[in-house]
Amino acid sequence: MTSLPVRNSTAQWRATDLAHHLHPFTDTKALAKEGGSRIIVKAEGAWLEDSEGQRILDAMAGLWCVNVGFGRKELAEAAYRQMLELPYYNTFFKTATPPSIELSEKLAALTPADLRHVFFASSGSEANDTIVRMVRHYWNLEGKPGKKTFISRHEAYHGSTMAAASLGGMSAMHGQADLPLPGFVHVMAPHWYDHGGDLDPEDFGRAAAKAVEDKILELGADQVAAFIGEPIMGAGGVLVPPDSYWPEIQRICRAHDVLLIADEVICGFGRLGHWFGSDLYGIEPDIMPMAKGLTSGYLPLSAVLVGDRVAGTLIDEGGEFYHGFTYSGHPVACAVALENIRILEDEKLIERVREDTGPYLQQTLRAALEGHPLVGEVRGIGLIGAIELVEDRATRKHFEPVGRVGGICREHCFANNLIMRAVRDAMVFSPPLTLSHEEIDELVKRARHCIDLTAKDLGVL
Ligand code: PXG
Repeated sequence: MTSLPVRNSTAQWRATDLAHHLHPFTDTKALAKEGGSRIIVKAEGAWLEDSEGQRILDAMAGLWCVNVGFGRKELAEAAYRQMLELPYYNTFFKTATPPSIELSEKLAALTPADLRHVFFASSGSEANDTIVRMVRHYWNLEGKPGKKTFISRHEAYHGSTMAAASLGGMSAMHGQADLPLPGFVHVMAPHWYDHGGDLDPEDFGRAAAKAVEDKILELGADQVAAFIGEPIMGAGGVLVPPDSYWPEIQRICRAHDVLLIADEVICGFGRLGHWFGSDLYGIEPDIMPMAKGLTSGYLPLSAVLVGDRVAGTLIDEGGEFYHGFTYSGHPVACAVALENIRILEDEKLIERVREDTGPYLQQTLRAALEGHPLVGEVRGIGLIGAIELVEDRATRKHFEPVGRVGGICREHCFANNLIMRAVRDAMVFSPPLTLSHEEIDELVKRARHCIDLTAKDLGVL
């Protein structure tokens, strides 16, 4: 019997990785030039360990998803138990499994408004693709086949499949694949810092909502299927809307009979100190996709919550919905999601984020960066936020070219064992919800240090 070669050195892992592995959102040639990937070998709580034995504070919770923290034996055991009992069965063809049934009941109970029906998939992208097909089917059934256009925002991220990337508003993604597909349009994001000019933030929030209404009027309400938005835009740079924004969006969607989709893939499951971002902003969506924190990333799972209006028509008039995935309602992923939700409930993690660790992180970070020459704004709610690095704080002027300074800061974070993402020149964070005060202090200390190093590189400190 031949055995695989033992690869136990960082250099071996890197070489093999570069030779065979195409990474998402990665310039492989540039990665090779820098020597290759950092190899993460294990993790506990909010701390990663790499193949060199370095301990790294993960202020991103993986990719905005490991809400209950790493190393949860309960989740591993829930998966193990379910794998022994029934590792797989599908939910097509008049069958179901206990975990998929129980999870749909639980999600119906946790979500706001009349979101009572659940369609399962495995990723946020699949959830949003599902929504595009479901909504198109819905308006056909309603006898309004003209209502097909989706309105989203510039800078939005809703996933990487063709439809999800079309929903997204990232021009770099569009450029590489001739997107968006027909039927997807984008309006201004409610990002006061960049677009607010001289307006007061609340006036700007109304103006950003009006951009949606203007687009509906321009296209004709009889052409518009739905508006999609994250309560707070995560991958777009943690863009926190003014309080005036969401109530206006809700009013506009109702007034023009446009479905409202709240993408909770990042905001859901406690990140903002509430079960969902929609709870924080009082949004009553018709449809709500979720993923990431649903299983804390331990297994791939996503869900589309559908309200009575759309589900009623689909069920009563739609016949068979020709859509689904082999892993829709995967029993092991659903069992892990149920256990993950139990942990969030039993440990009162969401209350803790709302009342304790969220305010503590937001205040501590603002205090540590107050008056820093590079910091234009610290924004965020609960355990999500961004530090905007700018050339001129008074005029909110960005560095040119956009993204260079963020890149410098991210490299300092990497070298100082802190994981923060750079979105343009905003340093974003979204740590596990289990963070202690001491860990928050450590996060803030390292962030300040890395921003100081960046400022020194630029000669402004
Ligand atoms: N909606 C939102 C709001 C997301 O943030 C998706 C949908 C797509 O989910 P999947 O599971 O298909 O990836 C996301 C994903 C980043 C980053 O670097 C963000 C995401 C994914 C990967 C990287 O910020 N968000």
